[in-house]
Parts: sequence; structure tokens; C-alpha cells
Amino acid sequence: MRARRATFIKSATERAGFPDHPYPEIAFAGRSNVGKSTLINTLVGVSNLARASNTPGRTRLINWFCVEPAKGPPLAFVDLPGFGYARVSKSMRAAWRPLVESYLSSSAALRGIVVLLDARRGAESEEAELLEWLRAEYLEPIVVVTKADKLPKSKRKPAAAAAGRALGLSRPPLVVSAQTGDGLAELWKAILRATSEPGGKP
Ligand SMILES: Nc1nc2c(ncn2[C@@H]2O[C@H](COP(=O)(O)OP(=O)(O)O)[C@@H](O)[C@H]2O)c(=O)[nH]1
Ligand SMILES: [Mg+2]
Repeated sequence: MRARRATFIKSATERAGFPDHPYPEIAFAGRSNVGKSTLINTLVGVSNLARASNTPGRTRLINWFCVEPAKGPPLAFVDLPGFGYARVSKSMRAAWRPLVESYLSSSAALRGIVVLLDARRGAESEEAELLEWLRAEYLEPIVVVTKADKLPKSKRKPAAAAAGRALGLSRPPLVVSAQTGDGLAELWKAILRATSEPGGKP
């Protein structure tokens, strides 16, 4: 499934710049280079909507996009800055947390958050910390193991199961690949389920 239409709404580096818009939000979080922007582009079917880059750490902005799914009302996809990249300086890493935390705790429109894990790396301490934080905020994550194409088929589900256990999830993560399109239909379903549910955070 692709989107009918997708447009850039706004970027922000601080809370004062967060946009006002009428759409339910789905955020995408994970370490730098895990494939957030590529996954957004592929879900939407626009190759350069969320810029994907080989220069990790450059994108310290939060980016909002308006996405009209094949069926149903428009949503906002939110591309969060990545965390935990070794080549990024300490001060840059220190800037990540307050920005993302202020977004996660202040967005009334947030209905779901897709947390990406690299199929070859699994869950590390940063992902565990993020998940714990989301639990404390009553946010139900949609956890995905991405770049599944980098693992042989037989290793994909076991890798997802291991990551799910490491993170204490009740269900194993979805296995996806932006390169092959594997798992994207399931991910769309999970996104639409999250955005069609009323409410959000209590
Ligand atoms: N093989 C493979 N490469 C991917 C996939 N998704 C992203 N990439 C590559 O991973 C790199 C980082 O992707 P990007 O979307 O910029 O990551 P971000 O920093 O999380 O936004 C790019 O070179 C992408 O082409 C995937 O599913 N499979
Ligand atoms: Mg990116």
C-alpha cells in the first residue's frame, strides 16, 4: 500500500517550532542510520520525501509530513532525529534527548510510535531505554526490525524474537525491509490501527 499523497509540513529544532496541524501523528524513532527516513519514503512511495542520508547525525531536526493513506483520513508522519551514533559528538547526543522527550511528552496528536531496530544489531541499551520511557508515557510502540534483507531468510524471525525478548515485548517485532518491501503491508495495518483508535495518552 502506498499513500495517495504526501507533503512536507515543517521541521523544528525546538518545542516552540512544533507545528499546529489537525492530523493524528505517527512518529518514527531509532538510532541514526537505522533507516527511519528510508522507511518513511518507502511506506509513502515517494523516494525523496524524508531525506535519507549516508551522513548520520546530520539530521537533528524533527520533520513532519502529511500523508494521505490509500484509504482513510490524512495522518502526520514524524521523522525523529536518530540517537546513539558513535561518530556524533557528545554535545550533539546530549541535544537529542531533551528535543525528543519534549516532543514525546507534549504532542497531544501522537497516536503511535514506530521504533526501528537494525536486523543485524538487535536491541541495545538505547532502544531498551527508549521503550522504557515510552511505557512511562503510556505510549504503545510499534517495534520493527528493519533491513531484514541483510539477514538470510531463516534468521529474520529468530532475530526479531530475540529483540522482542530483550525488550520485554509481549509480541515479537514486525520484520520489515525498505529494500524488498517485506512487512510493509503489516506495518501499514499497525499504523492505521493505531491512528484509528481514539485518544492517545491519558
Ligand atoms: N539494505 C537495506 N538498506 C537500508 C534499508 N533501509 C535503509 N537502508 C539504508 O540505510 C542507510 C540509512 O538510512 P536512513 O533512512 O538515512 O536512516 P536514518 O538515519 O534512520 O533516517 C541508507 O544508506 C539506506 O539506503 C533496508 O531496508 N535495507
Ligand atoms: Mg533520517
